[in-house]
Amino acid sequence: MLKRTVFVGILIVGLAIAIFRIGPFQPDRSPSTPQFLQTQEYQQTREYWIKGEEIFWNYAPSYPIDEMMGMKFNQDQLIFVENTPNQIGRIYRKAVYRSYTPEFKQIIDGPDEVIDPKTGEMRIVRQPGSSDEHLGLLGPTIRAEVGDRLVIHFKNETRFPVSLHSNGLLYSKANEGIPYQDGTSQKDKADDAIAPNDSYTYTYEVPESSSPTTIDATSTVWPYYSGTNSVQDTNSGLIGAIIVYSRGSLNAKTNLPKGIDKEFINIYQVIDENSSLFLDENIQEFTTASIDTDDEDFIESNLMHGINGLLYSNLKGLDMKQNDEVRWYVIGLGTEVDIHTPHWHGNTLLDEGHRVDTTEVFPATVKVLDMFADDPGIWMYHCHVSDHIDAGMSAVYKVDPA
Ligand SMILES: [Cu+2]
Repeated sequence: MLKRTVFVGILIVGLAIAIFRIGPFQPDRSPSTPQFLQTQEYQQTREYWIKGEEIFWNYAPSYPIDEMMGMKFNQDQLIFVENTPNQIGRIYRKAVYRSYTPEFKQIIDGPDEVIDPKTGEMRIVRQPGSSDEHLGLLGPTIRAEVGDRLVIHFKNETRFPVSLHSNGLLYSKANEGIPYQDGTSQKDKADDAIAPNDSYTYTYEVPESSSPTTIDATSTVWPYYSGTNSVQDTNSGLIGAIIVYSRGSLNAKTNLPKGIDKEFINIYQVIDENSSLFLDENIQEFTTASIDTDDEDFIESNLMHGINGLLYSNLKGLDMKQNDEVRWYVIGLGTEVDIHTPHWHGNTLLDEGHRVDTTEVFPATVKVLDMFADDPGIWMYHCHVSDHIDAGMSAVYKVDPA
């Protein structure tokens, strides 16, 4: 009798768990019916206010000096960085993501801009020495812990319809940010292309299926970008990163995972300005000759081999102290030339348990690597693809002696 009572009791509790989803959140892994979290189950809602804005971006502020070698740019390098009557050079009009305080009152973070392309006068948003300085062209870093909800208030202040799409998170069709024939009705399509001066609020969830696993580090990274015309939009500059931390691992004060002293995000991308939304504007603004957009030399001059949109060691802020634990998030973007092999001089890293000093990324793939920076110095950090070395896909990172 007692056995039967216990059995019936277990059965009732089991049914209750199954029906009412009592207990810790378990993601539904069925691809056709994603189980969105109930409001009361969110660990935290994290809000971001992000604008898409047009800026002038300088790929090589050190011009006419190659910052890696401390010498004047040679003829081969000038193809990418010199403004001439028939090539655009190093400054381009682009669209970028920038973050603001609530209601878009005050800018928080985003790429710096050239206010006057003639004089080179700059508006500096990312202060030297800040943790965001190294982000270069990238939009603000979006951070969440597993179990959180992300609410992103997006305002498009560019002249083209654009959107915000995140890889890897859980989103409904009304929050996907990419137009295609997906069988949805008009009400689920408002997110696909936000018209100039319009706004949209994207909501993402961060369930276990977006999170690092036990063989990952305590955090993982996903690219976010505009997907309205994803090829043109990503070449225009609407790119950034979302970091997802395992539950309880994000220190809210430092914005770093516990046990990690520095975090760096690097997108390796041959940014193809020939495919930018602003190609015509850039030709008008920065060239004086009559331009044939099929001319091979002109096309070559617009292939900007960037780490976070900066060439020839113009990427700054990769600074740390000796014995720091440093987490590197490396993301590839682009097309078939975007085979990148990021290589660190001076220190080695752990890549999912493997010891490496070189890794690999392809378009839209990511790597999370941990470095114990025990070897002080100014160290070269570059893509190891020969053609990309020549074209400026290089930087240095600094390890100050303890
Ligand atoms: Cu490369």
